[in-house]
Amino acid sequence: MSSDVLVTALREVVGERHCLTDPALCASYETDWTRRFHGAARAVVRPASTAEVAAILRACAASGAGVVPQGGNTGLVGGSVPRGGEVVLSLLRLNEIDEVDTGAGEVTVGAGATLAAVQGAARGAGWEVGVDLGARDSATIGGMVATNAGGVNVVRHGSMRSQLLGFEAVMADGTVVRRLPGIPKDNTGYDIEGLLAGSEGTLAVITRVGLRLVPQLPHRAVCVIGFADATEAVAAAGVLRRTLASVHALELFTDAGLELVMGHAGVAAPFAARTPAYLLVEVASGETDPTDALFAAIQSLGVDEDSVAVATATDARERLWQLRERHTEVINAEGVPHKLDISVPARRYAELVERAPIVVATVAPDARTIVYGHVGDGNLHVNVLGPAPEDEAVDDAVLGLVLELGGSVSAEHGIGVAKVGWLARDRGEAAVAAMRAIKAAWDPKGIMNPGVIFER
Ligand code: FAD
Ligand code: 2HG
Ligand code: ZN
Repeated sequence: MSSDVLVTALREVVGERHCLTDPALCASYETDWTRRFHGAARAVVRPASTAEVAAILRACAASGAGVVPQGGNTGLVGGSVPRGGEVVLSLLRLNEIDEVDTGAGEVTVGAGATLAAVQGAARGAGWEVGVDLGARDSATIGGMVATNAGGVNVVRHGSMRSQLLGFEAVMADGTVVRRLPGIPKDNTGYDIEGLLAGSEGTLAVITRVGLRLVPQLPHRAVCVIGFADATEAVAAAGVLRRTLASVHALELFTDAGLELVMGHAGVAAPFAARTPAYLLVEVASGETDPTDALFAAIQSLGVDEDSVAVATATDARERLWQLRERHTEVINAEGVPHKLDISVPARRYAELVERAPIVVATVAPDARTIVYGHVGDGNLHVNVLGPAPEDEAVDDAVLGLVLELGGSVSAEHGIGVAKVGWLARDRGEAAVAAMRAIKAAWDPKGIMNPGVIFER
């Protein structure tokens, strides 16, 4: 038996089996997906209901213990794992999915339901989830709301905040706040779910989520186009976005990334020619086949047809998607990356792509830089391999460049612990003071994910 009074209280709430303290059992909850961030948990608790979450928070508040909410632990900024001594509150058992309201296109789900499970339920009812991302099999809806996740379809449907209809959350003192299933038009006071989107576990624990669904778009085509440089690729992306109303995803990657994906994942090149930069474009439509419009748009770009691959059949489309989607996994196979998820105004994007590797090389000449991202949203993922996890020189160099270009130091992954030092530099002291006032009102004892978003 544990001599820790809090652990004893937590065991009474969730039962012995769901309150872990054995280091071997806690290990997978204590290290993040990139392996860059880790810390020991005081305990890992796995509640099965909102009432249990509330009891856990009451017990932690009474003893002043820090709480780290955790979903699928696929977050990439270190916010989902303990810094040392906090209680990890895993939401994975809150994974129930209510029946889809097929008339309204809405569904209410537990925070621990994975995106893939909710996609399955939505599709079975003739609808679709508006957000999609590569971590779909593990990322949870609660984690996606908490990070305001973006993914590959933001250009069409917006990010996670835009999908929210309603919510249920447990505040730091155990109070349950609820607006479920939620109503599409609802101006009754402050937008609490909008505030929880992107709060990264620092305000409350999200326990249930009401989602608006989007219509299915069964007619699809995917193409990969090669370009001589990022500037040409970004210019083409702008043309495609303006001229093709059916654009569903607009992604960029480079030959360095393609090389890694081919080497580690065994995926074939899109075409024989190798080019410095690539665009992946997906078009999708509900009523008519958008393939002809895609061909016409590609032709208008005047690109060499040897550097274009178009796929319409499902498996061929998926093969092209793997070239972009498997970047994260293959980079992890090469080492522990520094991940800079950043965005800039569209007119500065090509400059960011060109200059990011140069500023990295200035401070870390031996580092390897691989860039890719959601060009349709001005969002670039700069991944750097080489520098030690705690060496922040490359992070500072890239984030400094982003601010020079008028961008944001976090486009879709959040601040976590990785970027706490950059929040005020990006948003300014007044905005951070306003955020801290909200934090103090919701979490006066500062137990919710301490060290995340704000410096302690
Ligand atoms: P976790 O990693 O467990 O937690 C993330 C944050 O949310 C933490 O701060 C945590 O404390 C908090 N949190 C989790 N659950 C709750 C809850 N119920 N209540 C309150 N706070 C909570 N992200 C994108 O935006 N776009 C992408 O395209 C994308 N692709 C990815 C691809 C791969 C291969 C991987 C590994 C990650 C990718 N991510 C992407 C990052 C990640 O999947 C998202 O940030 C996702 O939203 C995290 O969900 P999760 O359930 O894993 O949350
Ligand atoms: C993606 O778009 C994810 O693939 C992960 O947001 C980004 O690996 C990354 O840096
Ligand atoms: Zn991304």
